[in-house]
Amino acid sequence: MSRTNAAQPAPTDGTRAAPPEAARTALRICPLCEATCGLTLTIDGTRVTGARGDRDDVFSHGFICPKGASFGELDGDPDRLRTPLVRKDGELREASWEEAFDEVAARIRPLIEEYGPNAVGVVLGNPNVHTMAGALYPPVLLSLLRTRNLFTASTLDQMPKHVSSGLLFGNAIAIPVPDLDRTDHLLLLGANPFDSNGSLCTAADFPGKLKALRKRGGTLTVVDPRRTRTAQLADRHVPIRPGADALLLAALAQVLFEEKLTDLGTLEAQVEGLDELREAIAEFTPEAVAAACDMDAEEIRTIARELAAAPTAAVYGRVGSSTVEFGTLANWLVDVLNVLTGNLDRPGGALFPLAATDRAPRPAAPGKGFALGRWASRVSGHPEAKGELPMAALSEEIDTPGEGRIRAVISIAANPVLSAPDGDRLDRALAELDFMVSVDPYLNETSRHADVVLPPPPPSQSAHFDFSFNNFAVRNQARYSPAVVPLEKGRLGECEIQARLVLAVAGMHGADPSAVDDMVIESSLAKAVADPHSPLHGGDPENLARLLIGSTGPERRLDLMLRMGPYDLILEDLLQNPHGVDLGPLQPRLPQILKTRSGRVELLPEPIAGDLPRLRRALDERPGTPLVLVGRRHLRSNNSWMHNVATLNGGSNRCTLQIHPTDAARLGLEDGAPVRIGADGGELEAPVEITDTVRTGVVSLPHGWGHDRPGTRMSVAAARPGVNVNQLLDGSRLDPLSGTAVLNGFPVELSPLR
Ligand SMILES: Nc1nc2c(c(=O)[nH]1)N[C@H]1C(S)=C(S)[C@@H](COP(=O)(O)OP(=O)(O)OC[C@H]3O[C@@H](n4cnc5c(=O)[nH]c(N)nc54)[C@H](O)[C@@H]3O)O[C@H]1N2
Ligand SMILES: Nc1nc2c(c(=O)[nH]1)N[C@H]1C(S)=C(S)[C@@H](COP(=O)(O)OP(=O)(O)OC[C@H]3O[C@@H](n4cnc5c(=O)[nH]c(N)nc54)[C@H](O)[C@@H]3O)O[C@H]1N2
Ligand code: SF4
Ligand SMILES: [Mo]
Repeated sequence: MSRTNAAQPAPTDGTRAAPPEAARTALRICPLCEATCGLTLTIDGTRVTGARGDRDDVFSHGFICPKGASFGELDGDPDRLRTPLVRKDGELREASWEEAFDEVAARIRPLIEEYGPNAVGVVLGNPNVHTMAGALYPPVLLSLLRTRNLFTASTLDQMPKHVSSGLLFGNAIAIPVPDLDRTDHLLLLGANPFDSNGSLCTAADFPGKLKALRKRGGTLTVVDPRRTRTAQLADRHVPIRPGADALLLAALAQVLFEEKLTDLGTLEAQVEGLDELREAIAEFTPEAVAAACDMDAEEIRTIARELAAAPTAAVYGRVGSSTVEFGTLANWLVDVLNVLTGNLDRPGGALFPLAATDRAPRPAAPGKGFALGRWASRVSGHPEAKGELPMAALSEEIDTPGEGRIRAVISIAANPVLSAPDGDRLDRALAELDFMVSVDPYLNETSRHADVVLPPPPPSQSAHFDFSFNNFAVRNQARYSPAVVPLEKGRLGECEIQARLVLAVAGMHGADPSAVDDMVIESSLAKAVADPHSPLHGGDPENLARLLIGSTGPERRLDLMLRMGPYDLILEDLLQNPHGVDLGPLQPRLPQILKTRSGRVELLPEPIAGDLPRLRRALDERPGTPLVLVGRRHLRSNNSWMHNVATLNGGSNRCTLQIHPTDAARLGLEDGAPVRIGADGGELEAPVEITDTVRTGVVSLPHGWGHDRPGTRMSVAAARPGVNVNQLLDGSRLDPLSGTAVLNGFPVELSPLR
C-alpha cells in the first residue's frame, strides 16, 4: 500500500497533510462529478503531478475518467484566484481576508436591517454538492438569514425529482436509484452516463456497469433523441421526440393496467391511490401518445411488456426527462412504473440508499407530507418548491423595481450567467445590485459582478466527504479524504470562508469561525440526546461534544453525524480505512423512509392530478416549428467551469450545433459553416456539425460555453469561448410544479450565414 495521507501527523493549520517533501502519493476522492471515484494522486512538493484510479477504493475499484486524470492541471490552474478581491472605485483589487470580510459585513448588514432578509438573494451552484463546505454551511446561512429568495442549480436540473419524491413519499430527498449491479432490465430516459458518468445515481464506472448488465443477460433500453454512446450500447434505442417522455411513460403505465401486467408484490399494502391512478391515465393509450412521441404504438406496448416480464427491472430518468415541459410528471411516472412492476424498494429494482451520515432508522410513522407553494416569487408568482424559487426568475427578482426587490446577492459556487436562461439579462441585473459577494475560485461570467470575491483553495488543499452523493450511491459506503497538501500560506479553507461569511451576514462578524460549528454541534446534540431512536439518546451533550474527534470543526461535525447515523461508525474508522468502508448493497427501506401523512406511497398526489390536464392537452398539440433544441454533455467538460483546462478543452469537446443530414440538406447548411439560431430569448451563431447521431427535427448545442464577456480571468476558456445556449431562452418556459427551466426540447429556427 502506498503511503496515505491518513497516517500523517496533523499540522497546526488543521489539514492532516504532511509538510512539502519529495514526490509521494496520497488518496483523494474526485470531486469533479457524481461518480466520486477514489484517486491516487502523485504529489511533488505541493503540486499534484499525476492522478490514477485507486484500485483499492471500496467503491470505484480503480476507475478514472479523463477529468479525474486531469486533477493536477485543474488543481494547479494558474488562473485560479489566490487572494480575495474587493471592489474599490469600480475595480476589483486584491485584498486581505480581513478587508474582504469587513466589506461583506459593512455592506450587507445595513441592507438587511433596512429592507429585511428577503433583500438578499442566495444563489447556490452545483459544486456545493461536491465540497464539504457546500454541505455544511449554506444550511446554517439560510437558517440564520431566513430569506425566501433562495435559488439553486436544482431548478436547472433535478427539482422535478425532489417534487415527485416529496409528493409520492412525503420526502423530497428520498430518491430511489437503479440497482445497477443486480438489475435484469434498465429503462433509462434522458441520461447519458457514458459522458456524464451518471447523476442521482452515484456509480463509479457507470458504463462498465451497463456493459456488465448486458453480459449477465440483462437488457438495456435507452430513450434519447440522440444516439449517444449510452444508446449505442442499448438493446433498444428509442429516439423519442424531445419533451414527450411523460406521455411515453404514462402510456407504459396504461398498458400495464390494460394488459393486467401490474404486479406490486409486497408494495400492494404500502401504496394508496392505485384505482385513482388507473383512472387518471386511462386515456394515455399507446395509440393516443404515439404521434406526439413519434413512436409506434406497438413499440410502446413491447417496452411495457418487457418491463413487466423482466425478473427485476428499474426505470431511471435524468436531465433529459427533467429539464423539460413535463419534468415533474415524467419523474413521477418513473417511480410509478417502478411501483406498478413491484420493483420499487427491492433488490434489482430501484432502492433508497442509506448513507452513513443519514439518521439512524426509526419505526415507520405517518409524517407531515410535502407542501408546495408555501410562498411565491414576488414578480411572477412562481410557487416555491423545497424552499427554493426558480433560478430562471432570479434576474426579474433583481431588476423589477418595487418593494421586496433583491438588492444583494450571495453567490456560492454558481455561474448562473451561463447556466440559467437569459444570461444577458442576469448579467445586467447583477451589475445593478447594491452588493454582491461570490465564493468562487475563478473570476468568471458571474463572479466578475461581485464586490467581494472569496476564493476557496484548490481541491488538493481541501478535505473531502460526499455528504450529498452517498445518498444516491448504488452501494452503501463511506470514504473520507483529508487534504493532501497543506493550505498555501495566506489561504483560507472553504469551510472557514463559508463559516466567516455566515458570521458576517448574520451580524456576528469577527466571531471565531469555529463558533458556527460549535453552534451546530450543540443543537444537533441537544436533539439527538432527546430522540429515543438516536444512538446518542440519553447521553450528556457536553460529554458527547468532548468525545468528538477531528482536528477541525468540519471533521468534528462529520464525526458527530457518523455517530448519530445508522452504521456504528466514527471518524476514526474512516481515517483508519483510507480506501473507504464498504457498507454493503442497498437494502429495502420502506415504509420507514416514508413521511407522507398516510404513511403510504401516495400514487396520485393532488398537485400531480392537477397537472395531468396539461399533459392531456399535449396529446393533440403538434410542434409549431420543425426543429427543437436539446443539450449534450462531453466527457471532458463540466458545466461552465472546466473550459479553462487546456487538456480538457479541444478535440471533439466543442460548442457546435449538431444537426441531422436530412435537416441540414433541407436548410442548405454545410458542415463547419456558421448558422444563426433563433428562439424566444435571442439569437446565436455557432458552427454546424452534421451528424446522424441526432434524430431529424432535433438539433443539439451544449451548455456552459460563452466565455467572451469582458472582465473575466479565464484565459484558456476565453480563447475558445463558444456561445451560451441559454441565451436562446427568456426564462418563461418552466415546469410549473417544480419551477425548473425547460432547457431541453424548445423550438428554434435556423438560418444559414454566408
Ligand atoms: N442549457 C443547459 N443549461 C444547463 C444545463 C443543461 O443541461 N443545459 N445543466 C444544468 C445543470 S444540470 C446544472 S447542475 C447547472 C449548473 O449551474 P451552476 O452551478 O451555476 O454552474 P457551474 O458551471 O457548475 O458553475 C459552478 C461555479 O462554481 C465554481 N467552483 C468550482 N469549484 C468550486 C469550489 O470548490 N468551490 C466554490 N465555491 N466554487 C467552485 C466555478 O468556478 C463556477 O463559477 O447548469 C444547468 N444549466
Ligand atoms: N462530462 C460531464 N459530466 C457531467 C457534467 C458535465 O457537464 N460534463 N455535468 C454533471 C451534472 S451537473 C449533471 S446534472 C449530470 C447530468 O447527467 P445526465 O443526466 O446523464 O445528463 P446528460 O449527459 O446531459 O444527458 C441528458 C440526455 O438527455 C437527452 N435528452 C434531451 N432531451 C430529451 C428528452 O426530451 N427526452 C429524453 N428521453 N432525452 C432527452 C440528451 O440528448 C442527453 O443525451 O452530469 C454530470 N456530469
Ligand atoms: S468519473 Fe467523475 S469522479 Fe470519476 S474520475 Fe471522472 S470526473 Fe472524477
Ligand atoms: Mo446538474
